[in-house]
Amino acid sequence: MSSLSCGIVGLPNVGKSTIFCALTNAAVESANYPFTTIEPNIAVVEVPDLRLNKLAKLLSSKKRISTTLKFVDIAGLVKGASKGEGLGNKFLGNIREVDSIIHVLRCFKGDTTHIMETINPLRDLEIINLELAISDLQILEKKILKLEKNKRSGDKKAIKEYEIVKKLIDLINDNKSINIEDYNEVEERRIIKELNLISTKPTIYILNFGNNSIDLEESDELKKYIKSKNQSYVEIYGLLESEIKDLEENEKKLFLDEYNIKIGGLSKLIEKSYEILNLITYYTAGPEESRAWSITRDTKAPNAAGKIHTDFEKGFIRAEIIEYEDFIKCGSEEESKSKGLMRSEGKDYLVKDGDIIHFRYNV
Ligand SMILES: Nc1nc2c(ncn2[C@@H]2O[C@H](COP(=O)(O)OP(=O)(O)O)[C@@H](O)[C@H]2O)c(=O)[nH]1
Ligand SMILES: [Mg+2]
Repeated sequence: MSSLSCGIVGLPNVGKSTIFCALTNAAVESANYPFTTIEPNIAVVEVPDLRLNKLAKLLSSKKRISTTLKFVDIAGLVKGASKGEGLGNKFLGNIREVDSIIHVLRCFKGDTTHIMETINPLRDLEIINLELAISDLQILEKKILKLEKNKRSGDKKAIKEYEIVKKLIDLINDNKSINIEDYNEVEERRIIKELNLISTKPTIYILNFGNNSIDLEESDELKKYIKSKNQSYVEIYGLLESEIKDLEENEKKLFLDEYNIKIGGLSKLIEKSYEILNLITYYTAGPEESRAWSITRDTKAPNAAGKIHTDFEKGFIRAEIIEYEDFIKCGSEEESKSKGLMRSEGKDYLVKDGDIIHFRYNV
């Protein structure tokens, strides 16, 4: 099963590779040079899941298999990237391929040089978002040229597409954001999705603090700004997280006491990434294996079954479901069943977060 991807973007030297490194055990290059990371680094990361842990323990499952997300460490963009500065077009291409964006903002001071010389995360955010918007604008302008030709021949589909693309161009030129939720029609949404614009991808900002809490003070304005755009952020102590990731639990505790800083930004980041991708989790559970499966919210039972095997989808008969809370309360499948807590659902059922499922199928 392929996992959805989150691209880590931002200016050079804001701590992207350090965070990526903390997320994984893959030792990626991280150095005080703007263009160290030329090829995107990719890591598949387990999504922490307390429910899965509990299920596997309760059933003494031999295997416990989490869902995963793919993180891509994309090399730093600079001002002018959309015009090709600093290999900008290549990196923008990498960003276009991911499903969601993790935008790292440098809130730590430190000795590391900053490409803009001063520390100002709000300014950095605007630089990057401007480059992303210009890059989208270029795509839209190419598209509209093509559509103009097709439109003249009276092609109805082209006329509709032209109108939408024109509207999107105007939005970007007016410095407004494109929000797919503003479009109700299925056809409109399809057209916009197919354009694969960077600015329609779900985004999380990371406020990357150093090990010095002084850096915190100036982030209020930044937080207000992000909230005003209806977007979310996670606070991370990137360097600390990368330094403690290999420590034993007791060493970790000493380290944290010393720095007096709450850690946990990383798992929050993974959780939030999962959330903005509109993913939910269902489970299959038994003594052999307890496993979490990712699906997009509002997925019908047969499609959800197809995640496990195409035969499950093709030959779908029904889904037998116990809700997580019920399962835990009863302690076993048999007990849940005898209490009447196992439901049988058909092909139109929309799978819910936390459903524990047995698929019945026939091929
Ligand atoms: N003081 C401090 N330095 C950091 C922090 N995060 C990263 N750095 C340093 O900044 C430099 C660039 O970091 P890197 O992760 O490679 O940045 P990238 O260019 O955005 O990928 C490295 O020397 C890091 O050690 C931090 O939270 N605090
Ligand atoms: Mg890097």
